[in-house]
Amino acid sequence: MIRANVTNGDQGQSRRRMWRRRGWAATALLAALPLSAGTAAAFIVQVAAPVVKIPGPPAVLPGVLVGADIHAFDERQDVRLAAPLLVDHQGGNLVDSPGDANPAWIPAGTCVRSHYVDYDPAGVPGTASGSIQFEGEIVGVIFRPLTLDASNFLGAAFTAYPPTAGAGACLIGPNQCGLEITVPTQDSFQITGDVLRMTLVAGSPGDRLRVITKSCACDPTPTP
Ligand SMILES: [Ca+2]
Repeated sequence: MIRANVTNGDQGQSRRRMWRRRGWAATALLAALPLSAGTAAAFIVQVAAPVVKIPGPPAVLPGVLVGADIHAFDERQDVRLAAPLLVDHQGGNLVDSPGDANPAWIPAGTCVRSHYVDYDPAGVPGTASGSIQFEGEIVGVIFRPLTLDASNFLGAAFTAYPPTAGAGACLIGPNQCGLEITVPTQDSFQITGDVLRMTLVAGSPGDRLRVITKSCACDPTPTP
């Protein structure tokens, strides 16, 4: 994460236009890439640079998975939710200011797959725009510290997550793990079906979000 260094509306508008150009350019690139087939262990089916798909890493703690790339990996797959899951946004609108986010509950019993995105330039302020295509429809994005914490049960089996995304190692100055959806605009994203486009602005401790997609591959619900 990084604090806003843009201080007036003109610059905000300029950045918004830049985001749209970069975002659509990334989507065009994504559309031009050949689709790779999904497998039982890979439901991130396609990425556009600077997004890099990786296996579940040992940790996503601040300062561990660092670099100029946006790292993305699959977490738990084909999980039938035992309780409703709160996500910070559902819907296809551009999210680049606080009023754009549309929190919602994914109902208990829904079969989902989980994916994690980590952009940690390790204290070197940076901006990265990229896209990810998933095998299934995106049903929610989680980007606030409390909701990230509450959804860590969907995390990859051998990955260490920050115990609290809004404190401890995740609290550096005014910054926390998660996204800054603010005015003037910092981070922004948009869901289009099974594609997530994003622009992340970060320094330290970096940005993290979780993407929930729909699955049809859960074990059947036991009948009484
Ligand atoms: Ca950020």
